[in-house]
Amino acid sequence: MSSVPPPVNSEARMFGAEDLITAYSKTTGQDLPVQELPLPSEFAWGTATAAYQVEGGAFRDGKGDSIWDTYSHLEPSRTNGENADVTCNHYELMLEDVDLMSQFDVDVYRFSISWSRIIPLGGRNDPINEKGIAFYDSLINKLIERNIEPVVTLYHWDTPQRIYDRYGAFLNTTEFEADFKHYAHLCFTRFGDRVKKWITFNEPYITSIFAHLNGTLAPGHCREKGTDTKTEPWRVGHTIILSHASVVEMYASTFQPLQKGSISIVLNGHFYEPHDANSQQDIDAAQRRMEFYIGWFGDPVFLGQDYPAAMREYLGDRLPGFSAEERELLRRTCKINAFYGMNHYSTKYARQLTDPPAYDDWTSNVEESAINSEGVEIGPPSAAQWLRVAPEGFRKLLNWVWKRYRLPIIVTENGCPCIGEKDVEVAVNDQFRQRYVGLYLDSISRAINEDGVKVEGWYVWSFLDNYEWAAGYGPRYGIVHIDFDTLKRTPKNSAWYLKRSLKTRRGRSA
Ligand code: PNW
Repeated sequence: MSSVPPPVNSEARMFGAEDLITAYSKTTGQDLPVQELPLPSEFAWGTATAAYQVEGGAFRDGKGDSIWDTYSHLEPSRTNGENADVTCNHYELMLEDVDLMSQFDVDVYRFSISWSRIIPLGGRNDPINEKGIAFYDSLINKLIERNIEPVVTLYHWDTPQRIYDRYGAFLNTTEFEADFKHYAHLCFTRFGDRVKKWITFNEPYITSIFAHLNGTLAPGHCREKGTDTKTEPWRVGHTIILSHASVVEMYASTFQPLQKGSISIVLNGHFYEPHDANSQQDIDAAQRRMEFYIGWFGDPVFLGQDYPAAMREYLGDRLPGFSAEERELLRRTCKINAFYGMNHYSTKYARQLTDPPAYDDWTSNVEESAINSEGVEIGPPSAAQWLRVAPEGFRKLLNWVWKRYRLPIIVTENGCPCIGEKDVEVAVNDQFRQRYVGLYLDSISRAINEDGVKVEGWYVWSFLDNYEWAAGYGPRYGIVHIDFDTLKRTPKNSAWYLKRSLKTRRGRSA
């Protein structure tokens, strides 16, 4: 890595007069490492987006509604009064967008397909929308023309509304699995000659918990809405695991021999440190929190095993069981997954609570916080309340995942929002983001070079400022600024910083 860049414009700094380097020492009591660290020459650098967040064209050319089209139009609004009917209008500006990203010398573009754009009603007996297919065809062709590898997510949260209306989507495992398999089959058939890396689901944890327990994301199930938050999230997770496994099996048997691509899933998760480093309870709580977050999906999917023992013990029969047949499916498919897709942003402290837990507790009564028992902060805050800068935790998580699953890791999302980025002048001088990504890339370098972890690539979240789900257009994660009134794209300095930095990969000339 090239060294963290010097301050560009002190007016744009996140902490008034102090920058992230000073803020880091102050909050953590440690100095920030700023040396240059190398990455392997074959390491892939990419950008990432998701269909609903960037496409717009929500009702164009025969697209069917997704649960996000419904959710973002609810009254009273649950999405900051904003929807993504237009958002970045990537649907119309796609050719220009690919040209722009090719200026950053990216190797990869990770995007998702909108299921209801290509099967408007979503189901296995429903009609196909050729206009929707044509859009993804031209996107894929344009990427290949620009020498950018398409990495495709099949499901990034935008379930066809009709599937939800018919049977509750993930709440009906058999129906969902059959419809998802049919949709995946269509994608492999139509795009698999050119797409060589597939991701079935993005962040099943978030779909399970945020969409079916906290209710902050579509379809917004939560106790206040009268849904069964005690069991629904675990059923949703179960459906995702089994749907993933059957699609992996179908890909391996029917498509892989000819298409020669690879497939896996993307799991998100924080790293957890004990709130009190001297308390065995908190040490155990941190470990268990990661099992409840990552092991929940990782153990069945990558190890072909049951859920982590700690989950079975704590959740009892709230957690569905795998039948003998399902266990067989997991066992047969677990080794087909070619990589571990990791979305990662931050680290937290975990503290074991002793009070009786809430009715629908999903953490095993572990409290998360940004400050430990000594008053030390995990890292400086970003513009998102839950996201603090903690590159050491990232390195530890890479090690944790590698040790548990022994699969090459691709960091499929990583990035942060900065304060005040609506204003394009502030956004362009995104020194905070440059430091954040520089530090996180250095953690990858250390994990590879010093710890022996296999990490094959890193995709920044996100290519464009976009619609941040329930938070609307507030937080901006892009390395390209979008003026949502004019849709003008302006690269931020982090885009050029990443282009320069990734040039120095071992064996590549600067
Ligand atoms: C991811 N958390 O979501 C999603 O894959 C993206 O679509 C999203 O825009 C991005 O991260 C930024 O939020 C997450 O609370 C949402 O830990 C919340 C969390 C993590 C990831």
